[in-house]
Amino acid sequence: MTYDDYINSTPAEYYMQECFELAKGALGRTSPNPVVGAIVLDKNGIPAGRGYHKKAGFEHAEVIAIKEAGELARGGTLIVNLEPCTHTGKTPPCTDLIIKSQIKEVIFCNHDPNPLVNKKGEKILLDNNIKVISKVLEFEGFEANKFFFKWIKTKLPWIALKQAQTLDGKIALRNKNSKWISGELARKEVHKLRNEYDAVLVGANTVETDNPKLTVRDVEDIKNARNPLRIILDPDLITKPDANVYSKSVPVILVTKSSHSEDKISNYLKYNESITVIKLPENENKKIDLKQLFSELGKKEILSVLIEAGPVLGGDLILNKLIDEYILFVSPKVFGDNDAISSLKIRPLESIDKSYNFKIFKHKTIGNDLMLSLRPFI
Ligand code: AOF
Ligand code: ZN
Repeated sequence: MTYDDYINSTPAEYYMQECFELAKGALGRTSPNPVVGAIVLDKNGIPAGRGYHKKAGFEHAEVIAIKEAGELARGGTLIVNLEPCTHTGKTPPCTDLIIKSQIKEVIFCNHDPNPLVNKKGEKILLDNNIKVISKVLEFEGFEANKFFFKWIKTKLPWIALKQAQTLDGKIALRNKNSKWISGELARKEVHKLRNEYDAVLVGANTVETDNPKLTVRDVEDIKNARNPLRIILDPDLITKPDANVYSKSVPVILVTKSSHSEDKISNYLKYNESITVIKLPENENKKIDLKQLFSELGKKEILSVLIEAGPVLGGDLILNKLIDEYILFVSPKVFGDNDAISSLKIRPLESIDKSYNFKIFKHKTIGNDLMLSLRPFI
């Protein structure tokens, strides 16, 4: 929270911001569930319990906060960033516990888009004479749970394209030396993103040029970090089976064309028998249909994919309008060589009005680099 947020916020907004902070600590751990944080204030408005949802199947945020508050919950207020649930899923309904603990007021941010819960939680609370205030910092709530909201509505994961480029739009010199365009702090930011996304996806060319590990190594709280699932898009099976991305330490999905023989695929399984292989047919452009791939990943309850793409995959994603967010690190240097490699390979446009347009959603400087979060204009 910034100082301005703090100074300008009402108490409900202030604690809702804290719920977001609690919730966001669990990004990448709760799928297919949302991230949820909750705070119980006692009847004098003093925080008495806090909690967040740690993992699907584990206790909901409200339950942890109410248990921590104990007797102090009676006559108090529950603040939570998602409408409390009313259904018995892997855990019992939160509304039962809220009613039993005699909380008198519930302040939440977003209605739960899950049809099992939507508006039903609110109704049960009202029916039990509990005061309800909803939609507090609603927009920030959508942002905190953008992965969950996209998936629950479309069964597709949130797709973020991540690239780093120079001022003149280059990602590598002619000799393909592309490893470190941006500075150390920006690279640290990428590790933070990997720690929050369910999966990281790269294309075969990136594996061949950079041999990345795609793991989370450079984050502050390394003890609580975890590696995302790795997805390798290798339609023609050009990657080496002993590349770093296929190491056994982290789950891997290899995505390739259905035309390959089992024999060819077994080369990879010899190195790591736990690789999951997704075979997909090629489309009329002799490429794997990315939309179909994302739908397969959605079925596997993967809610977010960070695509660390080179120019071909990045270009395909933008051309086919498949991204929800473009995270672009711009390093203030110029490669200036016409043969240097551009960040996006997209066929030439016929006119300027055909360009792909983005809105600058967020921007910040990190060290001597600029980090842009761009959202496509649909
Ligand atoms: C909440 N608080 O902390 C979470 C909620 O299978 P279950 O029992 O864990 O239920 C999962 C659904 O419950 C999930 O899809 C979402 O609608 C809601 N998640 N609700 O009130 C929480 N994690
Ligand atoms: Zn619940």
